[in-house]
Amino acid sequence: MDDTMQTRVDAIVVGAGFGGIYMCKKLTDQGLSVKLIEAASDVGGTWYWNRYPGAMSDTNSHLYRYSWDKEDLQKCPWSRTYLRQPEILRYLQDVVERHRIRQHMQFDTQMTSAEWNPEINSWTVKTNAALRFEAKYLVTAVGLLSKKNYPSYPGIETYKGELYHSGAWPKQYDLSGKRVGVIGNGSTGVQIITAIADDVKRLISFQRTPQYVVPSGDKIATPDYRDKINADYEAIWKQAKESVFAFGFEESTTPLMSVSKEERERIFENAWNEGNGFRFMFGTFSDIVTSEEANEAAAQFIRTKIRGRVNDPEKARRLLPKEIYAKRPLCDTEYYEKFNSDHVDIIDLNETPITEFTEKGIKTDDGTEHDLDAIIFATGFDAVDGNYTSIPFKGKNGQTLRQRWSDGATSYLGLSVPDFPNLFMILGPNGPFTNLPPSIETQVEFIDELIAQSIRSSSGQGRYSIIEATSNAEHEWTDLCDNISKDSLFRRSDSWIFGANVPGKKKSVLFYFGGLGEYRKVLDAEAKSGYKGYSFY
Ligand code: FAD
Ligand code: NA7
Repeated sequence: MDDTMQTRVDAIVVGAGFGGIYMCKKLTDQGLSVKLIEAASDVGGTWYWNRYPGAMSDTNSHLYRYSWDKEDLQKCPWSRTYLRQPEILRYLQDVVERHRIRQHMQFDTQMTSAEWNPEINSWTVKTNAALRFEAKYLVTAVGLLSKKNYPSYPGIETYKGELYHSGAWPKQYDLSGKRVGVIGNGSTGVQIITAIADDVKRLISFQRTPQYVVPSGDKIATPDYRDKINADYEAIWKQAKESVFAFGFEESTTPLMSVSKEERERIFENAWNEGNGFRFMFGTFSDIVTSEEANEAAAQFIRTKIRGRVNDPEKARRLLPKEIYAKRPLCDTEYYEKFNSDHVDIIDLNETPITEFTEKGIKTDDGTEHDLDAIIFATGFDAVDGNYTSIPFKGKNGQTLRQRWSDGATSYLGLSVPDFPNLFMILGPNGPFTNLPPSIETQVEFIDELIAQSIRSSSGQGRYSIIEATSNAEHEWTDLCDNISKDSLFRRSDSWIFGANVPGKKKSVLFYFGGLGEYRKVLDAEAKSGYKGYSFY
């Protein structure tokens, strides 16, 4: 007998990170009955799962938060110019308590399938708990960097040591005095290596592609600095929301070759000293990710800095990036210097690939067996669409999102998919590529108003409106995202940004690169037009 309990609500929100928390607040504020379900045991999303040593945001502290809670903006403590994971987690927990959102949340509950039921014009959401929901609206805030990428290796099941993925880090662990291997050197690998290097007995970075990493410029947030930000919040958020990346700096409009060599060096040097990966890539010159010549100039500048920071020429050779500088820009807090210690080493997996895992560690194809007490997978995520394609997600024609997206994920505005009525995705495919909290806010507020508007216009008719993106609107948006990214060197580099990091996944355009300011204008125009990209029935 099926003893699953069934609950009916106006809206189901999935995920308790930045997106789900705010969406839950907005929908309950407008009077809807809402249930937020979350696979984890508490709020936080990314910052619940990614508790690895050194985990931090690389957006400056004052912009990695919601802009709408004025009191909280000024009072919530933060100690440095970048937030560490525990601070972000405490912040999100605090928002949930302050605004009494927890009462709508149910943890340890994973959505295992979602299906639109045209008989009752509702979504049926099944979970791994003995609970099924029916809801008019389904909002998925399931995260764009949340489905783990776990490469498989022969013999992995025989390994007897500790095995971790950065995206599911345990609350209790102790790596001190141990021999540790880290696979992967993206943002996460760089942070982990930097954080643990001084505590462990031996550290080996198993590196497939060297990265360009610039300093973060992280420092203590002094009371004076904080006062200045507190006094300036209106202007700071206005600038961020009108800019391209919302990282709090003006993007450059100067092409690199338009200035002298000396001026170039001066601009790079200033950005290097100030810190932040996005600022270095987009605040220095306007064409670093569109002109090969400008890209190479920036790449050379960083390579020279790396050579200056790593003493051992062989380690420096392995750490030097050779490809174009066109992945998500990274920043560090003395990553390269860690390789100056004898117990920290680096293996270039292109020269010496991993052949298998053994009971004791990792074997590489030069025949060496590296004995390791712990192995860390810092191998990233099946980004953006991973959480949608890994469960049955059926629209009104019975087609799943996985089937629909077999040639690459598409959507209208990063929010809606034709044939999937009353479904709204936060940070879905082809949403903006920016500092994410302000983009999340923008999307949540748009979804909230769209639902409110649809309820208002159907009230008195004894039924609610069904909201569905049109195919034309989706095509136009997809074409726009494709066109904007055509000239970007990012497209030539294999990373999660174009879905090129997971074996078997088709490389495709996953983001809108027009910037947050433009995106906000598009959403505003959409609302003012009476939502012309949607049909209501
Ligand atoms: P998430 O925070 O990912 O939350 C999604 C939640 O949905 C998760 O808790 C997950 O358990 C839940 N979920 C997923 N599927 C299901 C299901 N089927 N059923 C139930 N629950 C489900 N962005 C920046 O802008 N700046 C940064 O500096 C930055 N640093 C980052 C550092 C790391 C290590 C990582 C991994 C990401 C970082 N990001 C950064 C991106 C970050 O993910 C976003 O900034 C933001 O936290 C996303 O919030 P979200 O609510 O959309 O999703
Ligand atoms: P990333 O940026 O996707 O980095 C993953 C790293 O893992 C990267 O160095 C990969 O090398 C490496 N990787 C992936 N698969 C393998 C296999 N099979 N073998 C060896 N190495 C592998 O994920 P992060 O978690 O660091 O960061 C994701 C985002 O989260 C980041 O941009 C921030 O926004 C926060 P590759 O470069 O593909 O050769």
